[in-house]
Amino acid sequence: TRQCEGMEFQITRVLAAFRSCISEDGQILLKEYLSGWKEFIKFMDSLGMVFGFISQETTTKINIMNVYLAGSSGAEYHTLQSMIKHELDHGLVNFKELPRDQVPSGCRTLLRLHRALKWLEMFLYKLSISTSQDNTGKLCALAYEETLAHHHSWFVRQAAALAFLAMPPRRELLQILCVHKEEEAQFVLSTTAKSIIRVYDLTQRVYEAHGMLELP
Ligand code: 1Q0
Repeated sequence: TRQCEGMEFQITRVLAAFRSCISEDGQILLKEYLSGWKEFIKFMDSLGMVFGFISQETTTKINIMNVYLAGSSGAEYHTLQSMIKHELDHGLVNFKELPRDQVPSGCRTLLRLHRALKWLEMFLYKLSISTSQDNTGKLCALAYEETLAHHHSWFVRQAAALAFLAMPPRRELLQILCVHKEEEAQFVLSTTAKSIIRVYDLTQRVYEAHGMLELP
């Protein structure tokens, strides 16, 4: 169907974005990174209203990054590594908690997306090895508890738990992804998960090397 063609195009774009995220010299390209995220948001929006607050939160983070990328120091935000250097050199990394009215640093904002990417990768992986008997909400919750939940407050964890209950059943989810055969589902999901893990691991190493894994 028409709608399916659109969605197929989008998952191809998720894959393409994360694959093109790493330059030949091992830099994480931020524009590509963010475009991968924008495709995920489209998926989320097609899952329904309950996911609105998650989608909203993700969009807020992406918008902060976009402002930096389009700003007067935009060129410094070409890659993760150049952003870190720029913000470190100019004392812009907020190593301490900021007052609410100040715009958080790029390093701190991207770290939030980075943590969420681990959840996404884990969820895609779990889906790729799941069977028709599995409950997607449960898989999603498990992936969340193993990853992103460690960084979230009690309140956010309760809200996330509610969203998981509204997760469409596996068959419907695969339809949204436009995969109809089991083998195809495994392939698409695991390929996407693999392209994400490469980006995640490299990002993790760069943050770790700068002692930036716990920015408040
Ligand atoms: C589609 C299923 C959604 C499952 C969601 C996972 C749990 C999300 C819980 C998010 C709650 C957001 C509320 C606010 C959180 C912030 O406190 C937190 C930290 O930021 P800050 O500024 O307070 O320090 N923010 C974040 O952690 C940002 C990231 C939020 C979650 C991003 C989830 C991204 C999901 C994307 C796409 C789903 C598409 C799935 C398609 C899969 C198809 C097989």
